Amino acid sequence: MTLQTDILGKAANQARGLAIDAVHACASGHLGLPLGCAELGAVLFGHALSLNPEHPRWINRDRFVLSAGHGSMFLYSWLHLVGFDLPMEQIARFRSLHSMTPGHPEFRETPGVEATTGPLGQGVGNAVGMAVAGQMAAARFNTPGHVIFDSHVVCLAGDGCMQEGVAMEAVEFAGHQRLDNLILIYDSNGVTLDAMAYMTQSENTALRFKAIGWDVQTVDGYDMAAFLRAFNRAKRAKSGKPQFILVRTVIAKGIPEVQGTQKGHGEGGAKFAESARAGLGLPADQHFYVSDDVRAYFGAHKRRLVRAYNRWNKTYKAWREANPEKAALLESAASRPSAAHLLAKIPLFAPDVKLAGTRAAGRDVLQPIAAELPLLVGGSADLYGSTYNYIAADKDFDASNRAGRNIRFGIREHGMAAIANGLAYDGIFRPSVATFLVFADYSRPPMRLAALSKLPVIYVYTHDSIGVGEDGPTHEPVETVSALRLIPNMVVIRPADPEETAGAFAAALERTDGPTLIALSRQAVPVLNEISPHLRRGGVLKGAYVALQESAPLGVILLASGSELQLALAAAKELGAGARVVSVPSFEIFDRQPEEYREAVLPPSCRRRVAIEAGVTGLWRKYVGLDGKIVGIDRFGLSAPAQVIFTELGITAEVLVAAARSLAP
Ligand SMILES: Cc1ncc(C[n+]2csc(CCOP(=O)(O)OP(=O)(O)O)c2C)c(N)n1
Repeated sequence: MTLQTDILGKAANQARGLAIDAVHACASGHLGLPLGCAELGAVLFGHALSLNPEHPRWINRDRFVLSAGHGSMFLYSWLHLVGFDLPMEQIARFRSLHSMTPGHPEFRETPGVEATTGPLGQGVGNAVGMAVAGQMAAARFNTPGHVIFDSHVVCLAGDGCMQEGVAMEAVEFAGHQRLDNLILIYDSNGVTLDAMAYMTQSENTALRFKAIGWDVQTVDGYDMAAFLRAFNRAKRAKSGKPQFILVRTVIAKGIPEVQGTQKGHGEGGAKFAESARAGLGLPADQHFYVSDDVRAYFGAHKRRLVRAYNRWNKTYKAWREANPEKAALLESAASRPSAAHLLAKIPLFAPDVKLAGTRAAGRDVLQPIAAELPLLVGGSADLYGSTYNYIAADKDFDASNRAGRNIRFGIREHGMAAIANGLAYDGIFRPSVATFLVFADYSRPPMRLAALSKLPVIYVYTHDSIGVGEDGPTHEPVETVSALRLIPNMVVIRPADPEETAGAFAAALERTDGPTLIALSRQAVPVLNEISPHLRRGGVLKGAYVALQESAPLGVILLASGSELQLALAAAKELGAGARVVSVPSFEIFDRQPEEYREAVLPPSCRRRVAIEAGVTGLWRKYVGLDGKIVGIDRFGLSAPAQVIFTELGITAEVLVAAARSLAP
């Protein structure tokens, strides 16, 4: 079909009107991008993107990610116009409580919103992750007879996204990996928030992208036919490279008083709403206006999209019939693995096994789980050799092997976690990523977004304490475990030994409504044979459990996580029969247990409690209470052999015994 520039031009101005009216109504928001990119929206949503508004999660849709999430009204207007279930009253309720049109796009809140964006650059990383997922899905599920995956990922990003490090990490990775199903559209308007962009950037972005292995085109953002040609060329490119389209635009185009300047970025232009609306040919007395002919055009376009979907669906049905095993696997992506089922697949560890830390237990636990869950994929930021998060039965994901399940991210922790989010948004593959725990700080923004967006990403982060030893304080997380526990909807699990590690992986994989961090030790830990293996595994699924039951009236409770559980068990022997040891691998899982269980583990009547963890102490207070004590590390670590540091910083059974004895009777 030829591009209907007349009606799409009209639609672009009406989309401008929707943005002006919505921003005017709530007196906040960003007009710059929705106005500056209106013609791009018209071409994409009115012509070029392959979507089905009736079925927003259709597996072979083009994914559109608005990385410049502040321009959310762009997305809402076009999703509304193309017929997603986003009624006009929701557009009019932009940014108001419980509307489907929050300030920045939020995954799960609005049909058609593919990713939560707003923190600049993240959407670029997410788009790269979706492109990885698209490549993996095509390799695993397409057959010579039937192509069911051939869609593209389209990302719209501005100067802000281009300046962010996370985007740079992700686009370098995309270039290296030759992700040719990815199209990045750069809204190059020369303006950021505070100032004109030349105040903060002087790079040649097109050359930058060429240098990292992308195909680059430059077009005028108001020549719809030229933009469509560039877009189609990008879709059909045979170079094996990701596609960059630099589009020259004018921020806030349509409000002459502010357009082309930083005053056009935010809501400032809204005070010129009436004259702008008149200039755009919109009726003065009708806000949130869409003309009948524009409605009719988009109605017909939606029918075309649904027909294309129906054609695909025929192929899908034939594929499903011909490939029942592949189909069952693909459809299993929607199901929730059961922890009990997974645990049954993980052999018990030998009681005398000698392993290089819980990280090595993690390696051994991962293999049978990966065999059981073929959609589980893993990756590491150049630390497979230390984190052991490699699926040994499979190979690397790369341009020659898109079915590979191990992704080498390079030293790009921020990009890695944003890409993992992209895989999780896509929803077919289950991503787990790995690095040193101390570098969680390098990947924290996407971890927060995973928690906010309820993405089931698994972080296998190792070297979880001063047990790192000789590498010293730069590499020894002391505050990291607690810092991650503070993120709402993040589950942190710090297992004590190999069987608890099995429980941690099973719990993480069973979780489908948010991310889970598994913190594993570098240093060897004993197998805690005095606790039954089934209790160690099952206890993790409850977050905390009685690891050692007192055999006399309860006198003191010792709480510990991870590698310090062995110290609590040793201290209990010293303290005698009235001492109970509670293993606390996960605060968040424990806090969700019924009150009855929590009180059975930590009876309120016993206020003599001491916790031990090789990290900052503050968060343990809720379990030990005001009368209790905490043995921890409220300072940075040291560079020395691990055991020397534990002793020097007082993370020992002796210190724990002394703390318990110092409690009031
Ligand atoms: C990580 C992050 N830092 C800062 C901001 C605040 N912020 C929102 S938009 C913006 C300027 C972005 O400039 P550009 O991408 O060129 O957008 P445009 O001005 O073209 O709308 C800033 C700094 C943010 N959303 N995310």
